[in-house]
Amino acid sequence: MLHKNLKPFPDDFFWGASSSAYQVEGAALIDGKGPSCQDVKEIPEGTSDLSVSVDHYHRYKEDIALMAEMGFKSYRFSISWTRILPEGTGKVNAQGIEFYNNLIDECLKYDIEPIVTMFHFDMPAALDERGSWSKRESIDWFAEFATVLFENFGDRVKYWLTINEQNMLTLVGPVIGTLHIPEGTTNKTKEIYQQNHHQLVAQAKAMQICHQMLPQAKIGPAPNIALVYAASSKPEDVIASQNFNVIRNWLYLDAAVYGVYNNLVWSYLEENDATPHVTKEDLTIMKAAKPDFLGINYYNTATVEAVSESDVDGVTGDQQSRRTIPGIAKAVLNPNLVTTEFGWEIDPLGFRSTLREIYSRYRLPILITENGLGAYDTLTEDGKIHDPYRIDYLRHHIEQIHLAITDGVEMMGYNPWSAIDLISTHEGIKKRYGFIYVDRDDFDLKTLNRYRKDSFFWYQKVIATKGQDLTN
Ligand code: BGP
Repeated sequence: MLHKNLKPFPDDFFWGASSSAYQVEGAALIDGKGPSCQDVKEIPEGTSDLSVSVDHYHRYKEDIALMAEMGFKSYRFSISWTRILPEGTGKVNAQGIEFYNNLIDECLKYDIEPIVTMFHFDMPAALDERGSWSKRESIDWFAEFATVLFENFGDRVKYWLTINEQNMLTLVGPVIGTLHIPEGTTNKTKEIYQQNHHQLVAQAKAMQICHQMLPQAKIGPAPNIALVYAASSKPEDVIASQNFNVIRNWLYLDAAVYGVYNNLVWSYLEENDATPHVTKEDLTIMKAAKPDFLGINYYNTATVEAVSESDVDGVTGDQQSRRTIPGIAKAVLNPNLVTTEFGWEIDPLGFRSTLREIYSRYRLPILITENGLGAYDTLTEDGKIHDPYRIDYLRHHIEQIHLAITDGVEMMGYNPWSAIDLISTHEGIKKRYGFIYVDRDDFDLKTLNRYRKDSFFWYQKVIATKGQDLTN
């Protein structure tokens, strides 16, 4: 559809950006915080530990002031479970509550809406030791954590996100360093989908508790959703793309929105003797819970072709979705797309088609909770960072949101990754995403001073003109 007249971005559109606790805060083991799986995992080669990260914990005032200077209407950040409950359950850490109280208040001081992710890849290490998501009790652990969050912050936080990228945890968890597979597991697929099931129920419970405790608040999931293309018009490739679409995408949204398992996914699990144990009560909880909106992380589409007998299971594109699954689909590169310096495909048009598809399936407002370009940036001697590549990337994606709005998709906001440079999931700080540059390297903390990148000034203008002026 070619539009001649574009509808404007809504007046109350949440222009902002995102971060996550373990990637930005530092202060990993101080002021009462317990270790999370991120603090105890094997450190990826070429990167350092997360003990300091970019020290947002101590510098949040300066950081929020810079976000306010850009004109942010929202800031999406996550709350570290172990800063609140060091052991995962039980004793609450007053200093953790105080930190997030301060962070939330600082946002509100500038009329920046805090959008809080409850769980972003940082399972408490103590709960990992108790079996993590493999245990049915994990549903109660998460419900307890959710209740503490709503009690303490619900008077000011109106927008909540449950679990960040549950689909990526299930698809490529080991790449992110967060999937806990108990020793002696014989059917890995079954184990992973059992954990996935517990997360689905935990999420549903959290949504219910939120609606009971905070009738004014809104809550939604935050999966990474992106269409899966067929590599060709061969009918076999189209079937493969449908297979991978349900495994990668629709499983999570069908469960969150309608409280049901997608039939194709279920059939795949049956085929592999991997159906999770699902109780009647689980289904009742899943059906009763309803999100108010959908948080969506989008980086790039995937492309697949029909799988052959000889294809083996494997991930070829880190926490993107380039995974070959026997019996389902084989991941291939899309020859029509260029890639980032880190090998991630760039597909702004795929953003629009993904948004259209999500909205026509679920009819819920969409909040973009991540999107962005990881790149090497250089700080010049006069304190500048020229990042035209990031501006281009963001511009092309915002253009597609604009078209999607004109298509009739209800869009709530755009919170790209990331507000400020932070530590990548497994590639250290050299892979930067922020509007704000942080002066540190992987193995040298340097000054940790903040600098405004060119994209900072560009985004400031985008926000000031409500998305009308996207020029450099
Ligand atoms: C998403 C995660 C983020 C973030 C982003 C970029 O999957 O939710 O935590 O890290 O991807 O990924 P990376 O840091 O690997 O480049």
